[in-house]
Amino acid sequence: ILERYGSNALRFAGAPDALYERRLKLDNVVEPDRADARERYEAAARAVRDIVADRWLRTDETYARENPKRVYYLSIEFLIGRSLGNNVMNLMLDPVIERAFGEDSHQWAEILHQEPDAGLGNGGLGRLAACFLDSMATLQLPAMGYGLRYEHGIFRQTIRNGWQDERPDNWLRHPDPWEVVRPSESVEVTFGCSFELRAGALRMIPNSPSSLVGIPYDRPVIGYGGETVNTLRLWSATALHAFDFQRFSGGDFVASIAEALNAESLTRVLYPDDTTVQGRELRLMQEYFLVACSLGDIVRRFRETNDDWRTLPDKAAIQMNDTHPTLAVPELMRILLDEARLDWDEAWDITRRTLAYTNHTLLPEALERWPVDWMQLLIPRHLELIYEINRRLVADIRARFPGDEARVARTSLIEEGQTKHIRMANLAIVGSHSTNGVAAIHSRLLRTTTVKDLAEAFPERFNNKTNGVTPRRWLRLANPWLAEAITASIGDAWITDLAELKKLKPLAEDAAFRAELHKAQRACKARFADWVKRHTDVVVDPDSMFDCQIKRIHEYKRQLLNALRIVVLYDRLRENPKLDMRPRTFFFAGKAAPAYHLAKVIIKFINNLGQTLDEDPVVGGKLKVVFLPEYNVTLAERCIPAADVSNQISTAGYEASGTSNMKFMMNGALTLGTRDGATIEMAEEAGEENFFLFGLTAAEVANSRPWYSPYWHYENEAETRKALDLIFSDHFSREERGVFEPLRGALLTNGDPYMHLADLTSYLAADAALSALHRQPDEWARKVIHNIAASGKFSSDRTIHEYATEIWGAKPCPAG
Ligand code: DL6
Repeated sequence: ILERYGSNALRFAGAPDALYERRLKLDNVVEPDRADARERYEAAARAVRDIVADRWLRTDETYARENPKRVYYLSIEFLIGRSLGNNVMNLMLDPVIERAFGEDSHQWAEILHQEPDAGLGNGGLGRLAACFLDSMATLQLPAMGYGLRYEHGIFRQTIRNGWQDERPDNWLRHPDPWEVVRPSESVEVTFGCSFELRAGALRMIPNSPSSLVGIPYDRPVIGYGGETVNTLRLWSATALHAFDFQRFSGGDFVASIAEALNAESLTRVLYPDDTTVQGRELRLMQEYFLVACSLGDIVRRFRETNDDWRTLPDKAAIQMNDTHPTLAVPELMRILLDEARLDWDEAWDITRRTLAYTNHTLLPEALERWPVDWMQLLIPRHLELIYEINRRLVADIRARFPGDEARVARTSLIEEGQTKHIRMANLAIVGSHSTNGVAAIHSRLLRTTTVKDLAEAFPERFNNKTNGVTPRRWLRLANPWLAEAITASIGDAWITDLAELKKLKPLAEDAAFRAELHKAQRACKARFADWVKRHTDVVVDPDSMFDCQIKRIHEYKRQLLNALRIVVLYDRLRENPKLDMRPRTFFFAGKAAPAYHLAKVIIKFINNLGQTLDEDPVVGGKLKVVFLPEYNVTLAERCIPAADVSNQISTAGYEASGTSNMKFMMNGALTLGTRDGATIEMAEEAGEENFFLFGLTAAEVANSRPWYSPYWHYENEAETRKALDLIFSDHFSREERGVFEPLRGALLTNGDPYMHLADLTSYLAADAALSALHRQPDEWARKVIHNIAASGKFSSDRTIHEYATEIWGAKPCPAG
């Protein structure tokens, strides 16, 4: 530690002049023994940042000196979670912390607990971006993340009478100790209109160009080992003129700050929906603001050391995380044409070779389309460029597929109709050199269905990059007991080379290792049970089987199918209270988009189901359902290591990849799952005999769609019918008759595109096989070990290595 960070790090805490105590005195002006928990957290985080500062500067200096090709990851979401524990781990400062707080580990836990989750994302897409940053820094890639500094992250969820309630997430109420504001690197962004707040909504006022300023807030991204410290730069919007002095002097005090208020509302809040693109002007403005600030910054940095614009693709790889940053295509064209004064062909070649695009969903409602009219108001020059890109695209398609006007219409960047829209996915594909999906099946379906025409026009651009997650946060930090057991057996190389876990495979036959594993898992379950008690006041039995489904609430993810399974199990107990059933606790957690009513009904149903089971003596403690409110990264870090069973049960063909599936697998949960997303590849790695797969395949789902009728299952499958009848008889809603009628629509009368009932019987069969296995602890443990040993592929280090070599052409640039 002395060698790495100098003597400061050794004097972290425990002496009057140590970093931590100094921070308390100098920043908070408080005597260390009188500081409250929040102050202690801030001081500890600041002290860690002090240790990082040299490394951070050195990383920046190295990049400036070596001028390597840099990677820029543009994402409208970064679901970071907490940073203190993760940063201490990545800096390998655990011994320092132990020495400082060793005698009072409770104090350290309390400090960690003070940090709010940085919830700047909705779910998988944002969390993936955070895992990718960790891997890029660990692989020592010269990389930088760009996002928005939302003042309010994903809403806080509480449950009232079973229903979801949303509260604003005021995560920046206290100063954030990680961020460094850099006003001198602000970027001015010009819009083709000005704005006004009316009835709480931001409105565009035509023909009055206006400017905003993006202020960068930097956060350190510490690679494992602390060698490389990259930057996540989040933009905060503010007005060019914070204060209208004329108006103030004239007595119009409120109007004098109106401009600042309008501007700041741009980055006030994260849109809380991960599927439907709500047609809100503010969202389009956020997207343009992210792009304009980030590209302004990237180009400024490029120009500092490079005279020739044509070398941009050799010096910068810009990855667009989904379509939200797609305006990077016309923005880069604008810079190259209007500022660099290049001709079209050269500008287009540079743009395409610099940009790459990742698609994260096949859901049609999640593919962004923006009204042409809005673009005309907001960014007229960009619209002009999009039209020109489209004119050339359409000419190209016509030349290559003569007479195929239907194809031209499908490929076009413009969707005709009463209101014309720009198809952002088409623009991203046409304006970049790489389009990737996030799991093998997803990349294939993307090519063969969603954007088939574009894939036929530009086949060489399409590729797959199966997602991964960082094993540092999701195994080493979240599950110290399992991590230690693994390290004791095969050494610690797995932390940066997860494929090493395959060395565990022979240990499936080692009784001592199986016992170690069991001990580790019991510790996680006890810790989680304790956490649940403290947070929800619900008591769960750590000796029961923990069966989990934690993710956004959505029909395609089929929490409802899981609930139906539990209703069937419950009904079996009602028929035969003596039925021999292993005690099970079913955990659900997840947020519903505030406007997604059915998802909210599903949450209500799960809560009522839990209450009914608790109150029915026939259950006799065998089944318990717990809905954990406020799903976030921290909750996942507690729940996943404690799980015996992971439910990954989306309708096949709908879940692009999934990433919680991977986290559960590397923590030793067995998967009950459909053949969807990356779960398919997980089962391939572990062998299907170690998985509990069930249900229709994506091809079967597609083929049966024309004739599928949920009624067939209702009429011909006794358990299915009884479960539905129980729900519709208001058994779970005695005090609120009819409250679950929307479920009848979803499961039966509306035809159910997600085909819940088609998979219920096979789900129950897989569940029975899994329960039978649970009665044989040794066999169970063998499968667990085979799963952990086969999870190496799902490290984000592997994914990022593939992006770096196959898309970005970027190489490590160790700080020195
Ligand atoms: O690629 C990360 C993540 C995938 O694992 C999920 O399967 C996918 O649903 C998610 N996509 C999104 C975007 N919108 N939607 N839906 O969050 O990306």
